[in-house]
Amino acid sequence: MKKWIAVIIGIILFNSIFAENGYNLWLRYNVIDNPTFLQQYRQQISSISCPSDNGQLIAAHQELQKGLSGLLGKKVPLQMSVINGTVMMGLPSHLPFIKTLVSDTVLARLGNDGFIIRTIKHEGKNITLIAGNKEAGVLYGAFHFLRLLQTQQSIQQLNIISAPRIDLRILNHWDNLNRTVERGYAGGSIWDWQRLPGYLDQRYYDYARANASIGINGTVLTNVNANAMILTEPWLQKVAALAGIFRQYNIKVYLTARFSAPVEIGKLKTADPLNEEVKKWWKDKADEIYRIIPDFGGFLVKANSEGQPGPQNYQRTHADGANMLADAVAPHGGIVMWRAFVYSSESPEDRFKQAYSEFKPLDGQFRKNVLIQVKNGPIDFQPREPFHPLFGAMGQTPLMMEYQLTQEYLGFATHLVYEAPLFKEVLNADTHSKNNGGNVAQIIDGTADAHVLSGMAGVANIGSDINWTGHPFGQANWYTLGRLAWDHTLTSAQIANEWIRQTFSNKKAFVDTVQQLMLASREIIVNYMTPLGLHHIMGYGHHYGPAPWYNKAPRADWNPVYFHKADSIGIGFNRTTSGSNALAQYQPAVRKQFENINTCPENMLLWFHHVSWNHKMQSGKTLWEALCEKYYNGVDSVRWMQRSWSKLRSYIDEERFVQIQQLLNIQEQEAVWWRNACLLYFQTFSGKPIPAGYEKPDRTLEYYMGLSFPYAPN
Ligand code: BDP
Repeated sequence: MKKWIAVIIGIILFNSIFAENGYNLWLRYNVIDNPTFLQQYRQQISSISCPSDNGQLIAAHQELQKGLSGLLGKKVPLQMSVINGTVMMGLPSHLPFIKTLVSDTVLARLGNDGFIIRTIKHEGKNITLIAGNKEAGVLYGAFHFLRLLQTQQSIQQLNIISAPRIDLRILNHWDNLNRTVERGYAGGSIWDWQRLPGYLDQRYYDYARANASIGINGTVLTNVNANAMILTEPWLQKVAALAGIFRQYNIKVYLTARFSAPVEIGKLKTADPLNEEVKKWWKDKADEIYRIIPDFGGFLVKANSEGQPGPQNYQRTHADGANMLADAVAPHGGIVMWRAFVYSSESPEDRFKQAYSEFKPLDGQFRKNVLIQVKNGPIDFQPREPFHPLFGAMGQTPLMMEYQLTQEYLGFATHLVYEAPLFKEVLNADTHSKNNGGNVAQIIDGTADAHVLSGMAGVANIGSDINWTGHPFGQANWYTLGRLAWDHTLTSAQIANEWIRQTFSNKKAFVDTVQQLMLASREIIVNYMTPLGLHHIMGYGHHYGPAPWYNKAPRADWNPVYFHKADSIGIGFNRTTSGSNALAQYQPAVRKQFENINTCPENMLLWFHHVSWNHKMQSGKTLWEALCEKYYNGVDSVRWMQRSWSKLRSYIDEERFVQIQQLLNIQEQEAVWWRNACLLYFQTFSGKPIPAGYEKPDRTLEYYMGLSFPYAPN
């Protein structure tokens, strides 16, 4: 009897120790489970020294102490004296010997955020040096060093130099003041406005740590569909409390500016950006903000898009609006990120073309502290989009990338989709705007046109769920944004590999399987949702599930039928000269490739061409057969993901294993739903059978068309 009680207690203890809810993200710091590395690290690391008490250095050494103590399974003390095995942190201003070790050129290259990590002999002792020009660099270096241990790399002869390629590495929260999150699928907003500024939740610190660990240095706290109230004094005090925490982690806060704020909270009669009173109102407002938050980053603005107010309400241009705000924040070193996601309800022009049509003529008219924030593609965060034609078209204006981490069009927080391949595909696209060096990455990192400002933003997938992102694999997309903004030459595989090792396990069989699965996941969702260049055929409003038949939206370009244009002849949106001619917005080399149905990559075909159902694909199959094949492959691949995952039970905690297993089961059901609904519907136009050998849809088109989801999150 006693024995059994001991066993049960043992099991309970075991589970409570090893259960993981995902809260710790990629910063788990469990004891290294590989004896060789554990021994190496224990031999090589004895203590930490840090010569200053600046906020960011405190954060850096605290993290290092926490991380190293966890990973080594023993306390690693902070001490002034240098002994063998000291991890020494500092700046050249504290530790002049750094200047004899590292050339001025290298130090200059590091900028404010870069770092070096070197294994050196100092005063006869073997130490590891983590140094940067500024405290922030040391902070990022500390996290990098921890990552080496977490991913079980050798730390014996380190000589690392690392500096970010992009300066503004930013999360965009679409969080409302009532704590709902637009397109949020991971619970409510983590900003507890009601209890701020008095109550500082531990989450804010852990959020900042997670961001700093991947180099994210800015956060826009509020929804682009903005509420002017955030700019009033009581709310600014709440923002200041968050800024106070984030500052220690080198993260600046930004807010969305509602263009009509001077009317709504300023009691002015107009928000015309050329009106003197309006200009003064914003200047005074900026002064007030900077009094309360001295290192405030600036504004993100959505104007004249989807009903938001903007300068066009007063017959002014986007440049007039952006410049007026830019002038207000300029004396304080602030910036304005003005979004190019605009399309007008009055304009009958192909929605694909509208952002370019409005912004391209304004190139060269923006103030120096303005960036134009452009979504990766011309429509809206689809599973696959061609790169946005503005990239490469506005050489005189710094363009920022906007990605969407939250999976609005990628199966919400239910589907496992690793977004790095999507992000990389766009970064690697050649805009042909330069003889060489004109791919999207070089446009946004500023090198193509020698811009001083550069930025990459991701619409956050973070919420109040215990694991932050709802789906445990959603964390990988947050992680990817930081890593890619730091270094866009990292491959999707490298990023996945290091994330898996830190988040789950370093065991080879586990890492290999999960990495394969992650790398395949994006193409899989394209296949079962929108293959061959289909786009925007999701459910109306909430975007949950397929609704290619939908045609009742108040505006044409919110309807799936507008985007796929299926008819008895074929399917797809003709954007060549005989159609909307959107292709004219690209450089000739890009246009030529897409315009010719034979050279257009098949994965983009229906973005640009209305293609006959009988069109012969490269495989020799007809378009209809190829479409069927893609949808069926998509579902089969989800089943492959399920099988792969089911073999991994013994490698990780039961809690996350089961969670992911359940989510994959739903993903499989939803993939079948997508496949059946789309093929049954498109079949009404093609008039062709689903080829023999495929499992037949077990429901009718009417069934799928009858589904409704009034409470789907949006
Ligand atoms: C769309 C979303 C909408 C956003 C909008 C935007 O459906 O909720 O407000 O983008 O980016 O994708 O402004």
